[in-house]
Amino acid sequence: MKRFDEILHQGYSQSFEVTDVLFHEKTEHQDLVIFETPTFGRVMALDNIVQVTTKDEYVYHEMLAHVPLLAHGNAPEVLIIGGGDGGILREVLRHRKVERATMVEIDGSVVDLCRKHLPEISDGAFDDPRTDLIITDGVKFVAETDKRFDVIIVDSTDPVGPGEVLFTESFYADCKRCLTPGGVLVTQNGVPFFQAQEVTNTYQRMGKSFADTGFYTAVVPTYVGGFMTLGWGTDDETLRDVDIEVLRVRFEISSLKTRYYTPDVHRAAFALPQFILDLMTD
Ligand code: AG3
Repeated sequence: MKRFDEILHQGYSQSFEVTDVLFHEKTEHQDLVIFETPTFGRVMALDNIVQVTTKDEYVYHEMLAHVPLLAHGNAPEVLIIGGGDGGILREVLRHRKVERATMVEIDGSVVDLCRKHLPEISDGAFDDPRTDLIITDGVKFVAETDKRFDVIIVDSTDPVGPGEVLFTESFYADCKRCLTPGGVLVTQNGVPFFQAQEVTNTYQRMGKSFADTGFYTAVVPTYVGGFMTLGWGTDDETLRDVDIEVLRVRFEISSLKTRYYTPDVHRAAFALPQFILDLMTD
C-alpha cells in the first residue's frame, strides 16, 4: 500500500494511506504533491509538509481569517500573503464588508493546481470581482507597495525553504508599514510543542514593530502536535480583548457559517497554556 510520510519534525511523523496520487511535480519554487486519502480526503503537501486537507482545512482557514476580521470590525482592505490554495481567500471574502482581498502568492502553480485538483478549497474565490491576485514575492510586495490594508494575513509554509523570509524582523516591519492605523497582522506560526523556537523568534521579531505582539491558538489535526500558534501583531491593544457581546453581534450580522469558529472560541483562543507563555521571552 502506498503511503505519504510527512518530513517535518525530528524523529516523529504522520503517515497517510494514499489511494491515488493526482499530481506530483516540482514547481519553480517547491515540490508539490496532491493525493487522495481515506481519512483526510484530498491532501496537498509542499516539500513533504502537509499544507491542506479537505477534511480539516476549515479550522485553520476560519481561525486565521475570522479572528482578525471580527476583532477589527471594519476591514475593507485585506492582504493575504501566500495562501495559494485559496482557503483563506474564501473565508475573507465571506465577510461582506471586505471590499478588496489582495492576495500575493509567490508560486502561481500552487494556485493553478489547487484550483484544478482542490476546487472546494477556494470555492470560487478566485473568480470573485473583489479578488486581486498578484503572483510575486510577498516580501518584495510589502517592501514596495503604496497600498494600505486593515488586516494582513500571512498564510505561509514553515520557516524552511521559500517560507523562511516571511518570519523575519524586516518582513514584519514592512507589514506594519502597510497597515492602516489599528490594523492587525496575523501569521501562521507552527506547532509550538515541536517548533518552540518559532514562538520565541516571532515574539521577539514582531515585537519590534507592534505595541501588542502575541499568539492565539487553534488545533488542526494534520498539523500534528496539538496547539498551533497563530501570530498576532497590532498597535491597538484593545483588539485582543473585544467584548464577547460585540463579537457575537458582529458574527451574527456577518451570517458566517462556520465549523470551528465561534465568538467564544475566538476569545478562548487568546488564553495560552503555560508552556507557550514560557516561550514568549524578550
Ligand atoms: N500553511 C501552513 C502549514 C503549516 C504546516 N506546519 C506544521 N504542521 N507545523 C497552510 C496553507 C493552508 N492554506
